[in-house]
Amino acid sequence: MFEQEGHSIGNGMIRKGICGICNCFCGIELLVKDNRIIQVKGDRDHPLTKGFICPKGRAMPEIVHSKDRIRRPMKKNAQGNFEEVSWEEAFSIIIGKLEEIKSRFGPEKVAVHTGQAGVFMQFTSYAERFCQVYGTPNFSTAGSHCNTSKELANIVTVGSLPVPDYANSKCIVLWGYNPQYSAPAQMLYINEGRRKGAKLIVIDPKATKLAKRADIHLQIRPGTDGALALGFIHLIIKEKLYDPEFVNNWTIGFHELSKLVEDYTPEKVSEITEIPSDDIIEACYMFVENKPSNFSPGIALELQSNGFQTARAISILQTITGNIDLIGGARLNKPIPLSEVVLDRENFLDRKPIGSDKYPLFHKINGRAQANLFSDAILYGDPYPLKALIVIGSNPLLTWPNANKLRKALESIDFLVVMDTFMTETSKLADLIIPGVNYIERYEIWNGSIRYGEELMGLSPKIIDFPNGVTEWEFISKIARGLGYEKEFPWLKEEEAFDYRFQSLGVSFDYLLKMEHAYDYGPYKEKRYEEEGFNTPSKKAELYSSILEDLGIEPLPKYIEPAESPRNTKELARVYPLVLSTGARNLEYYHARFRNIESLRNFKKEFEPFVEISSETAKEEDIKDGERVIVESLRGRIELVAKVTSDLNPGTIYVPHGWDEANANVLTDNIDLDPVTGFPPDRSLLARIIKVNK
Ligand SMILES: Nc1nc2c(c(=O)[nH]1)N[C@H]1C(S)=C(S)[C@@H](COP(=O)(O)OP(=O)(O)OC[C@H]3O[C@@H](n4cnc5c(=O)[nH]c(N)nc54)[C@H](O)[C@@H]3O)O[C@H]1N2
Ligand SMILES: Nc1nc2c(c(=O)[nH]1)N[C@H]1C(S)=C(S)[C@@H](COP(=O)(O)OP(=O)(O)OC[C@H]3O[C@@H](n4cnc5c(=O)[nH]c(N)nc54)[C@H](O)[C@@H]3O)O[C@H]1N2
Ligand code: SF4
Ligand SMILES: [Mo]
Repeated sequence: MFEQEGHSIGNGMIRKGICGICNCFCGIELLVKDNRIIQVKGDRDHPLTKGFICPKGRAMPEIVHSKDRIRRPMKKNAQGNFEEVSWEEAFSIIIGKLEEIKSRFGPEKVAVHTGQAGVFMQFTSYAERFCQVYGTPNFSTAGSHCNTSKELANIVTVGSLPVPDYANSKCIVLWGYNPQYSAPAQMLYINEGRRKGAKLIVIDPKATKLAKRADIHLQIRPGTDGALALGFIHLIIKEKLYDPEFVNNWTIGFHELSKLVEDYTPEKVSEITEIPSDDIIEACYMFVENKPSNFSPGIALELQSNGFQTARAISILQTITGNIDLIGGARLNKPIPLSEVVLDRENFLDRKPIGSDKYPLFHKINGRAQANLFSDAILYGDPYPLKALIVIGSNPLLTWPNANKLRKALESIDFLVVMDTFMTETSKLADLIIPGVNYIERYEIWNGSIRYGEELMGLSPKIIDFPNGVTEWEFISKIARGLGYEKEFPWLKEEEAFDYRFQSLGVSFDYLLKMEHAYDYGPYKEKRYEEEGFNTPSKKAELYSSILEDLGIEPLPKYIEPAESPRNTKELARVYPLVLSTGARNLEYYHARFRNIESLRNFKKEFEPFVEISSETAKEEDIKDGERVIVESLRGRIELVAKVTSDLNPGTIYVPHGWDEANANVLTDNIDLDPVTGFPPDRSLLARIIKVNK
């Protein structure tokens, strides 16, 4: 039986909690003694994750108690060295600077960014609220390069982002998505579906472990997924494989869509994608004949110069095959009905965020700034300069595109504050470093719909204290109150802010804290659209999007060749002949995190960081496995170790991101961004490999 206070074992205490490293939110049991975590294991009673944890979760004691943790605020002194300062001094510096910038230059000259460590975290909404009351529209999140693109694509098509229901599916299509590494707890459900007979299709330029186990692996040329999706739609329409009842009753724009895909024959699509046409046809029949089926578009499709329209095309596929909002298909979940923290954006529109002119849909729906443009704002005043940047839970220098340019920008900005649990390449450039607090050192809300499509949620308890620490929420709230926004930040304690948040759910902080496992705010009900319609202007699934049309954006999911590619930029390809994909996930690291965590660093005995290269290309370039090489793009160059593999097609190379010593984002681009969302094309660029001793 679960007890909130935990039960004693030896002279330690077993506590139940949640791992918040990735958004799988695995239930965990922790052995805690003297404010230290001794051991972590999976909680078998957790309704969704059932005892599963991955190596990152298991490494939690090492991560949380690492000797490298930042423990005190630090400011950069005149000599450029960091010295510890008191919390009072840290707050007084920040508040003083923000007052000065607001009165001298205007509040929009301050930007606040919450990164991956803030995704689905409470403090992100409060950071946005802070920006609103201070008066800056320049609040940005990891959504500048993550998830928002496919979210927006699905919002305009079916009203919200659906979640694949793997366990009840008959055909699972993992499309530029590799959950074995990126969302390992989901494998419980994928494996369950497979055991019950579901087919598996993997669409990936790399023969990943999952691709090797799939019924069909389509080894696609990077960045051409939009053409493949149109090819599937072409076949589905031509062979009348769609769900006619659903299409007639619940969609608009079928005629226009049919015209768009007219030429996308399997032969043409094969030519574009470099997938044999018979395989395209076979995969298409597999998912239309094995229903319900679902598509999981991964980040690889978003990090492209035409990723938004690709995600649109896949959303349409999910829809016209009649697999939307049902068990075994893709579910449209209700969000947790929390009381709103972000204020009404309509009241804060007098100053425009950076990127709003270029990306009106991004601006209209999430109202935030596009952080990929911040370096241009800082360096060239485009569209206006930024004087200060506050970063919480992100390491931009290693994760945002065009790192050489960003470094110059962050070196030149007047005031940079970074709140992080560890020293990073970005915090080294900061004027002020604030110690971050880990997930299990504070309360958080976890959400079961994101990964599992179950309308379950819970309060993740604070397991240990971070001595002398200030949580991210307290940090934001103290700055806000210090600047005089007591009315908008009335809560004196974090628990009170949670109580406010839970008001519209009708429960209290204490109630949720005592709850065994999960609170069911649903349950999920199929086909809610039959009662309410889809959450789109026409209440139908919009194959031809009225929202996009109104904003002057292409309303049909047109395919465009990657901005940089051997076919599109032939001149450039003469110098940079290889197609470069950066940042495919591995199990043990999380973006730029955990290179300093011994068990994770030693998880695989491989030379890292490396560039993966096919044996044919290696031979052509006279490169041996294990040899040091330089990878160069139009933006910059890094040195890595060559890893020769048979898992990639000739001409494609893979570079992991997140390494201080070989930063893949030196190679990436922040100019040719996705025209709808401003996402960077990290997954298909041009590069060359040079031998180090040449
Ligand atoms: N361990 C770990 N887990 C993570 C993260 C992490 O850093 N580490 N990051 C988290 C975050 S923020 C995110 S967004 C998710 C991302 O999770 P995923 O979406 O699974 O992302 P990736 O593994 O990067 O890419 C998935 C697959 O896309 C393939 N791919 C590359 N280019 C293309 C292409 O052009 N077309 C197609 N079809 N496939 C392509 C890659 O080979 C890879 O197998 O992972 C989350 N989980
Ligand atoms: N080339 C290339 N670049 C990419 C990608 C790619 O595939 N290729 N993927 C992109 C994607 S999808 C994403 S989401 C971004 C992610 O990029 P970022 O948002 O920069 O993510 P992280 O590198 O994980 O940085 C999170 C930082 O927060 C710190 N941290 C961890 N937990 C906490 C906490 O609880 N509180 C605080 N204050 N700090 C904490 C960590 O130490 C770490 O330094 O990267 C993007 N960059
Ligand atoms: S999959 Fe791993 S990192 Fe993600 S929540 Fe579970 S244990 Fe934590
Ligand atoms: Mo992400």
